[in-house]
Amino acid sequence: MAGGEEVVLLDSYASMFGMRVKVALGEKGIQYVHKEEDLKNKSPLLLEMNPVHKKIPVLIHNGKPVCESLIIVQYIDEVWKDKSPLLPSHPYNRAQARFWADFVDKKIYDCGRRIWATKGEEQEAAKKELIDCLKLLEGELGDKPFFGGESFGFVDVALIPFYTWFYTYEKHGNFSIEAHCPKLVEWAKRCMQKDSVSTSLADPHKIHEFVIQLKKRLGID
Ligand code: GS8
Repeated sequence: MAGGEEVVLLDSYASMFGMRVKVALGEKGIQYVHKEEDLKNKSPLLLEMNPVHKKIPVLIHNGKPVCESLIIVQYIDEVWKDKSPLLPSHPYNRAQARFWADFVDKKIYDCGRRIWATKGEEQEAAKKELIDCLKLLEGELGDKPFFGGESFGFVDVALIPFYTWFYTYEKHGNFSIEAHCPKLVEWAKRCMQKDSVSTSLADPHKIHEFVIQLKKRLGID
C-alpha cells in the first residue's frame, strides 16, 4: 500500500459511524481495505481489535486498532495532516467543533432510533426533539456553506451520515425533515456533491429496508 501504510476498516453497511470513517478517509485520499462485518456473527478480528465494545467501526492502522468513530476521525486528521484538514487550527474553534460533534452523538442517533423503534406519544416526542436538535444545528451552520466554514470539516463528517437515515426517520414518523429544516437539507445536498461523501454514504432505501428487517429481528412491529 502507498507509503508502506496498511489501513483496514472494519465496518457495517448501514452504520452512520462507519460512514464517518469512510468520508474522512475519502477526504484524505487514503487507500484502505474495507471489511464488512456481520454484526450477528462478529469476526474474531473484530473481537480482538475492539474487545471493550465489540463494535464497528474499527480502523486498523499498521496492525494497531483505533475505536470509536469520532476518535478515529480525529486520529485520521492528525496522522494525514497535510491534506484537507478537518479540525480547525485554533484551540477554541477545535473545542467548538468537538462540542457539536458530541452533540450529534448524544442527540441525533438516539432521537432517530426512537422514531423508528417506537410509536404514539413516544414517537411524537422523539420527532419533536429531533427537529429541535436539527434546528439548533441549523443555527450553528448559519450562513456558512459547511459547519467547517468555507471548507468541509469535523462536524460535517460527524453529521452527514445521518442524512442517509432521514428517509427512514421520515417514513416511520410520517413527517418531512426538509419542511422543518430546509437549510440543513440544502447543506446535506452540498455535502453530497463531494466524492468523499457520495461514495461513502449508503443508499437511503437500503437503510430503510435494513431497519424493517432489524425491527423484525428485534420483535418490534
Ligand atoms: C458507536 C458504534 C456503534 O454503535 C462510535 O463508533 O462512534 N460510539 C460508537 N456500532 C454499532 C453499529 S452502528 O449502530 C455496532 O457495532 N453494534 C454491534 C453491537 O452492539 O453488538
